[in-house]
Amino acid sequence: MKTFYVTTPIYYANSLPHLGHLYTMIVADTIARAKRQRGIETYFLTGTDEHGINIERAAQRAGRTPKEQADYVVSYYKKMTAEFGLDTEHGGYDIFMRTTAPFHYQGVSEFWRKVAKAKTPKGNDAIYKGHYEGWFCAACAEYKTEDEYAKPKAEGEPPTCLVHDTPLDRVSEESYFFRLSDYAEALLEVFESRPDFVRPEARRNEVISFVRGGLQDLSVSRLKSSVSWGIPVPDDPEHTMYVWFDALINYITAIGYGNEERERAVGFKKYWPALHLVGKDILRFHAVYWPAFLIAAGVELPCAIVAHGMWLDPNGRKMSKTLGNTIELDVLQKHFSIDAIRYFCLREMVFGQDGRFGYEALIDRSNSDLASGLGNLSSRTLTMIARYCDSRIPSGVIPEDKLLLAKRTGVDTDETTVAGFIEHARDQFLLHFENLAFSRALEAAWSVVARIDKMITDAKPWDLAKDENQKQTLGVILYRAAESLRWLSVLLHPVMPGASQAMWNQLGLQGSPAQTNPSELKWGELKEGSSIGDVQPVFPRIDKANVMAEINAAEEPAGVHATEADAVAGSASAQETQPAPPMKHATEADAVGVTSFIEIDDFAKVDLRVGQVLSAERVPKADKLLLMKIDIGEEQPRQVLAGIAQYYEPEKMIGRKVVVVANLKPRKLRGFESQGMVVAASYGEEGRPVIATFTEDVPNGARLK
Ligand code: ME8
Repeated sequence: MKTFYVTTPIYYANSLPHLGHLYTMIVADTIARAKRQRGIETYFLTGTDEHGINIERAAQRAGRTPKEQADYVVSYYKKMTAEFGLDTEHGGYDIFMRTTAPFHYQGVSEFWRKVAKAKTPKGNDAIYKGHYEGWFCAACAEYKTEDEYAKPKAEGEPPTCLVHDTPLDRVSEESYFFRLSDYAEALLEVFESRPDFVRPEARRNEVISFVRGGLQDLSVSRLKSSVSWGIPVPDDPEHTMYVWFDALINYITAIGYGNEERERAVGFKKYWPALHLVGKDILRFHAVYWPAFLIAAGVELPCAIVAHGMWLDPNGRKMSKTLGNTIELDVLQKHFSIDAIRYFCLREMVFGQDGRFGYEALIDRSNSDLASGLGNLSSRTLTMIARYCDSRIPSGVIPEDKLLLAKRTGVDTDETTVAGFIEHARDQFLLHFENLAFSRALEAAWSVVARIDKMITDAKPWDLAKDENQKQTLGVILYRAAESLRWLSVLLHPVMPGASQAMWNQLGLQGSPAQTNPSELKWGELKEGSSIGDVQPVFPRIDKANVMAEINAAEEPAGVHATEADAVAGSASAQETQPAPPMKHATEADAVGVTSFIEIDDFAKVDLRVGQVLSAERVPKADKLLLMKIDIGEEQPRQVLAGIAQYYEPEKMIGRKVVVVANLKPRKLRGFESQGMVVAASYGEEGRPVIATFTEDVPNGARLK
């Protein structure tokens, strides 16, 4: 039996999932469903990347062990995949891979040993011990060369990462190296002989020019004394494997490489090689390092590495918590159906290029393509079958003696015209789908929607229904529409599994579109005389004004001032706070509606700093208080309490840039010392807080003047 294996990246277990992570899973899930629908035995992997300094640090900041940190993040991933119908229970992934799984350790150790024994194509040892001297970005888990970082802002400071704008770590220590420089020719040969190995073409060209530019050997271990959270190097436990080395190997350990039990349960021999789906941000690791490791270990290369673009906000900016322009998964889930989200993701992003994601665009597409388009076609067809044909599928054939009559009304009596059109659209759909050009595939499917809609509008079944002689002509129009809907529900199954099944059921069909191979669809197999199911709207219309108002209201946080004093105002321990300063006497300026002036020196007394929230949690028995650790560019993060807990979920604060009053006298609230204050606007009767932030990237510790 034919098999197929598709993977998403395994995501870092240091932060919670967002739209980008959801997207790659949706694409992989769509591909997996399409393969299964064609009767191909398919294995779909997603999961988390749980080792390395970044996770170690995230855990430290949150007061957890690294494993607890990973478990915490994984629980969010599991919740997300269940809610979006991507887990095993809903017919989605087959494994949620975790690099902390013991079988992974075993497989990775075996892989390392293989590579350590291997010779490069130039006859050198593939792995050797040396000394690494350079800069490392913990967030990218990547060593950075000079053109990959920004020069230090001041003398004595480290350079910063161009992606994260965070200071790099200086690494100067003994390290194992993978002799990547010896693999350039072998890699170029692969790219040359297998033009589809890296896709799309533009990305392939980027990778080729990167390799042609010369490859440097890669440091693949850190001293345990610097990074302990990882897999020890076999036979040298003072070294911890580089997290990317361990992470990439997950794709094979998951299915049985280096572990007999997994081999029996899944089967490396059965499923490898895989199609790897990745964002373009991590293409180099997959298209250069990974194949080189595999060549060294003597393992077959993947089928392909396919890199998609990144989701940007509606203005074309990168989504980031700092900019506050991210798409929130809980908002998506609350207001939109899974199918509409899947459809939008696949229709809106031209695969391989960056795409823009905005709630308004999602509503517009849902309403035009789904509610008014496909949904309307389905309900108008089925409603007419219910009304004019007693809820039974009419005959698709016009009897000889009615042909002339039908022709006179302008109806095409040759059914092969419409059948031919749909077969062509199906072929186009499958071709584009095979090339992962989902947007174009969906365009082909929607050409059917437009064509059948027009057929109905032109034939005016409601007029035909008034003429008993035209009963068969009316039936044929409705048969063609219903048969087209059957085809569409099969084609669209991988993209919108829920809606396609609903359409299928409403047509009164048995079984499932999930088990119908679209290449084997034959025109006319919809059975005359069979009863249709209950007719219900497949895609209800979204009330744009209402939903946008709700989304906007939810995004504008509410509450009391974000000051420490306000944080406990009204609570039992209000007396712990300082009394409010006495009202000043009104000045002349107040009299004319102007706030009294201060001197610039007065303002300069307030030390306002850019900070980034590293951790946030609720304070027991204080509903309004959040306890945060905020990095304001000092050696240690500040502990700050803020009265925003009723309006800001702790998880949502993590990673946010805020403004901190850094020279406020420390004081205790609810037994915790607050070492500063977070600045927020306050509005409305209840004084809802809106935390001040920045629309441009700015380093932690920068002073506001
Ligand atoms: O890189 N648009 O994990 P990660 C589209 N652990 N996709 C996006 C996106 C966006 N704005 N943001 C993230 C890692 N993604 C490593 C991978 S694999 C052996 C190790 C998706 O948590 C996209 O798939 O940073 C991207 O490649 C991935 O999330 C990065 O996830």
